[in-house]
Amino acid sequence: HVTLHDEKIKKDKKEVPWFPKKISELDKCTHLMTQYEPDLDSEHPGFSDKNYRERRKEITEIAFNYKHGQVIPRVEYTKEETKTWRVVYRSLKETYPTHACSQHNRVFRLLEERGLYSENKIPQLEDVSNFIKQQTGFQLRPVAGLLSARDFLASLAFRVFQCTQYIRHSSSPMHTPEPDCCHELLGHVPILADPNFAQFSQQIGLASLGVSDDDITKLATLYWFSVEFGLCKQDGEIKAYGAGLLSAYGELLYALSDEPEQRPFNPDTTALQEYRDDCYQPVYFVAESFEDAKHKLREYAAKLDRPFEVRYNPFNQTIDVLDNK
Ligand code: HBI
Ligand code: FE
Repeated sequence: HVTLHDEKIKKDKKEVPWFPKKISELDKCTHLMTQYEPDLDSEHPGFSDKNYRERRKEITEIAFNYKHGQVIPRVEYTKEETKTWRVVYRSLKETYPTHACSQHNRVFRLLEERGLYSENKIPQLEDVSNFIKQQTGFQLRPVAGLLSARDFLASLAFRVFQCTQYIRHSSSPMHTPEPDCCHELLGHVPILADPNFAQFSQQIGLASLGVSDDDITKLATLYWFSVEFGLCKQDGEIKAYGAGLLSAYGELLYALSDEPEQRPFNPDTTALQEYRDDCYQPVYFVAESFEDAKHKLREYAAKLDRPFEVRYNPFNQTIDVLDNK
């Protein structure tokens, strides 16, 4: 009987997908989804630009070689790259006061005051990482492109944000099919310096550790409609907090116009909403507040089918796995 029982435990344990238990194991969470890379995607604005593709390779080498704990190497951006940054920066900055949530605006101002952000220079990931580390303990690590949802979400459990370092093609400053440093630095970074939002992000990450592919898909959908395309209520108005909106001028205006549908953020239903990544969203989800979104997400995560609980230990940056079966 004992043998059979042990066998069963082994089998159960085997069915739990691997996940990182300490922060240095994020070095293994680097599986890329390559379908939108300029080499493979004929719709990519850099597809037929050999120089662009080589430059992108040069910069992604940093991510391929990076190990947790290292200083993020600096990139010397070219005049053309800086010009792209400037175009994106100017148009978005003008829109933030009316369209971005107060948390984003507060940190964005702070980043400018500290001299970390300006239209004239693409910020260095190392400097920005040190800034958000001081605010919420979040840190950046360089990544070579779009990661698998499982790897990407796992890093959030450790308050690590995987961040691209190359910039979009100069012919298309208002749109990019894949994440680039404009998206990360203008969309994601400011709000990662907000304590409630940082906690919300880490919660999605913790919820993802060791769950089934099906649940990963649901959590990735929640991530999509919150961290990427989320709206929130603020003083009787609706503002944007999603990075996909705060880094895309056109969609930011669209999302807050009366064209698209807006529904309340509710993890049970939001997690099942289908989405597309090649056009504006037909529906956006509105959070009452980050506090409320955090609370609802915690309830959702508690219902996930997992034979254990996880807790983050910030003192040694490990995941405690608590068996509850
Ligand atoms: N990879 N580098 C990177 N950046 C993201 O924002 C990102 C990702 N992989 C998946 C992802 N976002 C989400 O769409 C969810 O699948 C988690
Ligand atoms: Fe993103």
